[in-house]
Amino acid sequence: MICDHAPAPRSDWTREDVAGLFDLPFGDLAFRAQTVHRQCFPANEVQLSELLSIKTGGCPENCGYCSQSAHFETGLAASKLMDVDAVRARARSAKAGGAQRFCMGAAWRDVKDRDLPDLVAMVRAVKAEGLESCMTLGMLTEPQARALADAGLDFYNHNIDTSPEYYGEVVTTRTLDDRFATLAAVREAGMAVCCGGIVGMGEGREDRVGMLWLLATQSPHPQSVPINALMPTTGTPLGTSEPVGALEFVRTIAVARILMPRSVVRIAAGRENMSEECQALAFLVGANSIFVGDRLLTTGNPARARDQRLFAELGLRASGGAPFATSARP
Ligand code: SAM
Ligand code: DTB
Ligand code: SF4
Repeated sequence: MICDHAPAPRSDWTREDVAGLFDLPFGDLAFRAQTVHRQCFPANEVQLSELLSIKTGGCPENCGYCSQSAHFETGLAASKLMDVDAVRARARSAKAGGAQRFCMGAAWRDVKDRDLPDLVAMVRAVKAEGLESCMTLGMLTEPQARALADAGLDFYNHNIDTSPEYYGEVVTTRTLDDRFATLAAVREAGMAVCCGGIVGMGEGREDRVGMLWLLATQSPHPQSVPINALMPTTGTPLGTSEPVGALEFVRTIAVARILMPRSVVRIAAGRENMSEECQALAFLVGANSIFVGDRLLTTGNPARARDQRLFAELGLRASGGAPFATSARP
């Protein structure tokens, strides 16, 4: 990372600071965010990540946005933990398609020790393909976090999702304190933290302020900050929420970039419903990673050919020097 001329990262932001950034005239906000971005990261470079659902559906948590919760009728078929060789094959094709990072997600509330040997083998397999690795499996105990770190897991994703005030409207089967306990175990084990949230769940601007404030007052900042635009799923309580406008999404990315200058800010879920102009602005104000491939965990993502065209049109390149190739995926 370059970052020689950037101000030192701060974790003492107030909610007023964050609200003030959101309120800036759009041009001033975009200029400030892009300036910070260019101080810390190579311009025009975006990290390509691939996502794989290693265990789908049947989750005991009641996250009101999620297709995989057993509390809602979403028509999604549940499946068992994938086989390690199948995960290795998907990681290999992700690498062949230009991905630098591979993220594995499981629809679990927490990790069971009986699954640890397979999870450890998956991490080793992904690392052996030369990929940055990330997992998101629900809550972890300290020994489980250490076992994954020892296997070589680079990042653990565990989102706070929204503001402290709106949290109870989104999920009631766990608390924010539960989330912070797992994040502490992840840090303690020496892994990097991937922690972000979702917009477009019916929250207000003040909740987007609260969410970014919660992220940016962690010390150190999460090294990776995924900003998801809700992928609405029929049957979930939040599935009919009003989406946030494109410019409000871009403002959220820009404020995240300014607050957490050295973190990778990801446009995570939601690109399928986003215009190319919205994505272009998000890159301009500091987003520097996307998920590629036509599936996220259970919902859709833009076709690779569409993303390749967008990269060509914007003059973006994949970080890590790999060409953004057509995936070898069947
Ligand atoms: N079960 C684990 C957990 O919740 O931590 C890991 C998997 S979960 C699907 C990972 C993250 O994806 C969630 O924390 C949430 O922020 C995001 N997510 C889930 N469903 C989503 C949706 N429909 N739209 C946008 N983001 C979503
Ligand atoms: C994150 O914040 N976004 C990704 C990743 N972490 C695991 C997941 C998005 C899931 C979108 C809904 C789905 O496909 O089921
Ligand atoms: Fe389960 Fe994760 Fe979905 Fe919540 S977001 S219901 S914890 S899979």
